[in-house]
Amino acid sequence: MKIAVLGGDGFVGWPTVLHLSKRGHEVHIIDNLSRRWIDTELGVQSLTPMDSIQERCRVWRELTGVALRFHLIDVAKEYERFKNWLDENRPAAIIHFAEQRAAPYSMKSDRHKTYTVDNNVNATHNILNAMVAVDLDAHLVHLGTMGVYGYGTVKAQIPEGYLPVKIQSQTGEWEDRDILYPANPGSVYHMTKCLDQLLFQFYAKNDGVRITDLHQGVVWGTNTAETKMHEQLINRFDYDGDYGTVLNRFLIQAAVGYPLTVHGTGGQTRAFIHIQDSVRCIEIALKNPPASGEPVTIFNQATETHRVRDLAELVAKMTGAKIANLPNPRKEADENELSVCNEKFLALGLDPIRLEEGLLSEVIDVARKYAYRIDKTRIPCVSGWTKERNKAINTHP
Ligand code: NAD
Ligand code: USQ
Repeated sequence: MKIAVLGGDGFVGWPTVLHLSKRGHEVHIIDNLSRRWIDTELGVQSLTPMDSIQERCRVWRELTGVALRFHLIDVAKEYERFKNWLDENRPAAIIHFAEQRAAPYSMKSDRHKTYTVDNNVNATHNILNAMVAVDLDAHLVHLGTMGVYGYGTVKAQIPEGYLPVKIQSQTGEWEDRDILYPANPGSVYHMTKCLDQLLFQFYAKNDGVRITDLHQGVVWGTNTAETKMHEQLINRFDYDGDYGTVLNRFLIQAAVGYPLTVHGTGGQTRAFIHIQDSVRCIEIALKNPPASGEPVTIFNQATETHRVRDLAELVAKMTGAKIANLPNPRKEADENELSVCNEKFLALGLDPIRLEEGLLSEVIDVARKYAYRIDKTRIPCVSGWTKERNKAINTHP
């Protein structure tokens, strides 16, 4: 099948491109390379030495004989170009990764909030708008987030997108309804993913667009079967205070002897998924599209939940790293429970990769190999959620 991967130069996008190409799909990458520009803005770089997207595609072709096509398009800003591309190429599926995805980056300043909202909401709306405009009946698979549900005090298991409720009519009868689970974002970035959900709901209802929204947890790990095929196919690995995600950060911190940066008590519980499973889930979702006119299909794309301090303790036990409990730059619950339903992927054959020492050490080995590229001054999280939080983190000794 012909597949457009929007954001295919990113951390989850690139391994997905390779995985789908390996399985015989014709893959087109659309990316505006904004992440590479943001690295420059922040003065950071991937732990791993990434080649240009054109070079990555050349190496894949040399290795497999299969072409990957790259198109430099900003889907948020270049609506007409994107629409024309869709019309000419008419992919059977579109995978949408093309958003600004870091919560701390989205909270840095008013400029970063505006950029994140403009980029993410316009990207999603432009894709839906263009699909309808050119009468393209493609399956749209979007990478959403577990963060749309929020991390509050609800102890009940989080369902896959919809909450069954009973609503009483004026005549007293009770009606059964499935409504979108109440959105409860914890950052401007997470808020854009909540807005995406409404855009999807409207276009599925109004135009019969076939949409799957994957509510993904924090991704960890770095290699997949395909990125391991050649040094130059190496995946991006963010470790800095804005883009690095918690478990990958703890692993590189352990590799370079930096105390593990636990925010507050570390009582925050989050859902996790290994990068290899993330890629597999996307393939499963592609094989199981909803029919036109059906509501948006929502999967919880997460395989296990962990408390931040338990992860820090596990990494400390494995490596001898020290743990530092830092003032939390975020406005979030200090402690929360989290139980996530992920039965749909399990029913469709996902055999989850569990967090285990072997895979954790693989990441530490990658971090040790490229430790010379790590700028330790870029490790701290310096984006506070409020002015008070900024003051607390910046005056911490
Ligand atoms: P990433 O930042 O590494 O990749 C995103 C890619 O999209 C980048 O290559 C960027 O240049 C591109 N992009 C951004 N805006 C664009 C635009 N307007 N036009 C064209 N290209 C654009 O992020 P990632 O970690 O690969 O995440 C991909 C998706 O998965 C995101 O939408 C994110 O919200 C979601 N997600 C990620 C994680 C995680 O832990 N990494 C967890 C849950 C969900
Ligand atoms: N945390 C620490 N120390 C650190 C970094 C983070 O204690 O050094 C804590 C944070 O305070 C938070 C938790 O770890 O409580 C998770 O933070 P994170 O940066 O790993 O993840 P998050 O900001 O939620 O965002 C990441 C991706 C985002 C995706 C989301 C899925 O960047 O794109 O949507 O994970 S989820 O968390 O399920 O919403």
